[in-house]
Amino acid sequence: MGSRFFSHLIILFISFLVFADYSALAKHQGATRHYKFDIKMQNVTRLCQTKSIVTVNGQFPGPQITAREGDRVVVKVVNHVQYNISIHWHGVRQLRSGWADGPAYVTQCPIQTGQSYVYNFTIVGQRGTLFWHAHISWLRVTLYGPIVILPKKGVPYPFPQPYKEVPIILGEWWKTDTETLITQALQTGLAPNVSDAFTVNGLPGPFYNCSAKDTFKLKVKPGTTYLLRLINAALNDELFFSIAGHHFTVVEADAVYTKPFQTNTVLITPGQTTNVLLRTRHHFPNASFLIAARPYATGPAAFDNTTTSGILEYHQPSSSTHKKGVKFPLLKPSLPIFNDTSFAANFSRKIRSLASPKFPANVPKKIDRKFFFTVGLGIMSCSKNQNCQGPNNTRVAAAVNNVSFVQPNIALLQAHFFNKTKGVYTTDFPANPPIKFNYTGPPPSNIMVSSGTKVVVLPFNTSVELVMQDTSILGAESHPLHLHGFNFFVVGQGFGNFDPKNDPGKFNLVDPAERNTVGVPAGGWVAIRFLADNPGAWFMHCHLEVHTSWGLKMAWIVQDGKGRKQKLPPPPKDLPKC
Ligand SMILES: *[C@@H]1O[C@H](CO)[C@@H](O)[C@H](O)[C@H]1NC(C)=O
Ligand SMILES: *[C@@H]1O[C@H](CO)[C@@H](O)[C@H](O)[C@H]1NC(C)=O
Ligand SMILES: *[C@@H]1O[C@H](CO)[C@@H](O)[C@H](O)[C@H]1NC(C)=O
Ligand SMILES: *[C@@H]1O[C@H](CO)[C@@H](O)[C@H](O)[C@H]1NC(C)=O
Ligand SMILES: *[C@@H]1O[C@H](CO)[C@@H](O)[C@H](O)[C@H]1NC(C)=O
Ligand SMILES: *[C@@H]1O[C@H](CO)[C@@H](O)[C@H](O)[C@H]1NC(C)=O
Ligand SMILES: *[C@@H]1O[C@H](CO)[C@@H](O)[C@H](O)[C@H]1NC(C)=O
Ligand SMILES: *[C@@H]1O[C@H](CO)[C@@H](O)[C@H](O)[C@H]1NC(C)=O
Ligand SMILES: *[C@@H]1O[C@H](CO)[C@@H](O)[C@H](O)[C@H]1NC(C)=O
Ligand SMILES: *[C@@H]1O[C@H](CO)[C@@H](O)[C@H](O)[C@H]1NC(C)=O
Ligand SMILES: *[C@@H]1O[C@H](CO)[C@@H](O)[C@H](O)[C@H]1NC(C)=O
Ligand SMILES: *[C@@H]1O[C@H](CO)[C@@H](O)[C@H](O)[C@H]1NC(C)=O
Ligand SMILES: [Cu+2]
Repeated sequence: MGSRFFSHLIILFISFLVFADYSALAKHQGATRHYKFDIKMQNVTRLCQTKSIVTVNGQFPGPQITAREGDRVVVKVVNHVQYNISIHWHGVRQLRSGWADGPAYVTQCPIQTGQSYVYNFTIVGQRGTLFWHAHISWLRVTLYGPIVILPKKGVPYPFPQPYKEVPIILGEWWKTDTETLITQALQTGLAPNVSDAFTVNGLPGPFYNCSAKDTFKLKVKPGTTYLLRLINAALNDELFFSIAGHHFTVVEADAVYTKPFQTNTVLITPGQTTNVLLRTRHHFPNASFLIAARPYATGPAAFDNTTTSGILEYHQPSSSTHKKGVKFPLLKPSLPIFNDTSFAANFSRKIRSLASPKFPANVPKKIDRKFFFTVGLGIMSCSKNQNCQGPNNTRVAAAVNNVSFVQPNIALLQAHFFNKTKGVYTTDFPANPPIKFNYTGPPPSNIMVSSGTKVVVLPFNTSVELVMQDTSILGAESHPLHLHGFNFFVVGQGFGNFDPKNDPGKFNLVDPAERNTVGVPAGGWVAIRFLADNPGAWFMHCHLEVHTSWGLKMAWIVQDGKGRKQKLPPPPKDLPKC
């Protein structure tokens, strides 16, 4: 009785502490989390071959960043390698800290060999899983790691507290040097070779040569709930992910809570993150279960048609009648076929904002500016001194509204902030396709794209509706579009050509998914809305790196507002120079 009374008292006391702490946090900022990223080379062996790769602190995958909502994160990045480096904190909103966003030549010049830069930002109104990755050339192939954002102290998840949380970061591996690969591909104008493997937490798994020892293993207890923090850090492939004999409950996407739903398979595009609950079997199952991922691929090009895998194993109870070391059968999951666009559309539609009083979906209702962008491939003439392999010295290109983005020589944000935009960018990015055609029908006779460094300028607090339409030029293909600096609401999607008369009436303005990366359906369209409440230069691009290399990218410049807290502060002193 006495001890019961005391435990009640203690609980009361703890809840008081938690409450006090929380209200204090609400007033003041959270803690500051310091990290040091030494960019250096490291020899790593995969698929029977040793390769020197670019890493953070010699780790592959890179270190995890952990913070609570409201915390400041300060990362000193020191470049010890021969490559120019820049790091992006993918999905972090960077409210008035655009200088820390990271895409090279958009918000900063790269960190050159021997130099360093301190990324300094606060995590506001986000909690869940994100990731960091290099944002220059193809270096993110090995430079990536998880960002785990916990809720503020004392604030519970809107789902049962998991017993353990496990980041699962999916990657892509080439035996060859990827910087050489993409440089050569851009010279010849042909598609670069596809990867040799996919990886789970850096490990390819038993389906690849010499890789049985390089297999990710997850040991679990029966009757327990695990939170898997799924991240797709692959370069060029959307992935289906599944675990044999189990199902998932999706609870969060791109660091925003979702309405929970059950699924056997998760589809995750490069740039997306998804938190799922995994409830383990009640009893030791006398079996092991394969964790597997392989591509969802829709385009005309070849793709890496291999499967990465790990193993889910149960801790064997001591009472087990089985002898230790007994081999249990390994059960395999069935994944959708590589081009299952029906699955992709259904899965995408199931992701809905929680839209609860605590986590409302603040969908813009009144729209100031409407945009319609085509996204897709095309061709472009190469310069005379180049010998491109396409017909008439052409190369494959990719474009948004027929503009293939040309990377400037200094960062867009610097040019904007210092009013020195002349010769860096122009503000005439088209709000609509320059030529109307049947976007998802037979391609037009002229499939040449234009090029330039063009941006859209938005006054502070503009509410934007953007429809992105896939084209079937060179083949319909799903493009995972990523917007920096904002979360957007996915208010509608469909197949064929967007119908401006009838489709808007079907938009979901109640509980649409809120995220930073969305797949534009293969041969279809997606409509998003966002509020331009963050001054800066914000990159928007396909997160299939090969398409970004070909020019499927553009930028939004969001101007300062009038209020003191609506202006982008000046750049930090150590902002890298070009
Ligand atoms: C990687 O291996 C090569 C060849 O053995 C060696 O020369 C080099 O120093 C190693 N690099 C690192 C970072 O250990
Ligand atoms: C990070 O930015 C804040 C706000 O501008 C500043 O007070 C702080 O000194 C910065 N920290 C570092 C390590 O640069
Ligand atoms: C691309 O693959 C082909 C065929 O496997 C091979 O011959 C070629 O060397 C590869 N290119 C690069 C840059 O690795
Ligand atoms: C695996 O190794 C075998 C034997 O060396 C070889 O025939 C096969 O092509 C290799 N497979 C892959 C995917 O590299
Ligand atoms: C596992 O095997 C043991 C011993 O054969 C058996 O008693 C138990 O019922 C099995 N459990 C399951 C879930 O199949
Ligand atoms: C992918 O590989 C599987 C065998 O592993 C094969 O059956 C299938 O046809 C391949 N698909 C494509 C599109 O290459
Ligand atoms: C998917 O690929 C299979 C095998 O290549 C093909 O038969 C089928 O028509 C394709 N489905 C779609 C929807 O493209
Ligand atoms: C997608 O949903 C539609 C309509 O509910 C259904 O007919 C179809 O079978 C689903 N496709 C897949 C692959 O689940
Ligand atoms: C290549 O250029 C020539 C001359 O301009 C033109 O006649 C021909 O149609 C072009 N071929 C292709 C495939 O575009
Ligand atoms: C850039 O121009 C704006 C408006 O013309 C002005 O307010 C601002 O001070 C200028 N900034 C710099 C760095 O010159
Ligand atoms: C566009 O092309 C598709 C496929 O050929 C066709 O089904 C559709 O009717 C066309 N749409 C229009 C508006 O012409
Ligand atoms: C690194 O960046 C600087 C500044 O933009 C540029 O001048 C230089 O050519 C780049 N070096 C490499 C190897 O790309
Ligand atoms: Cu990104």
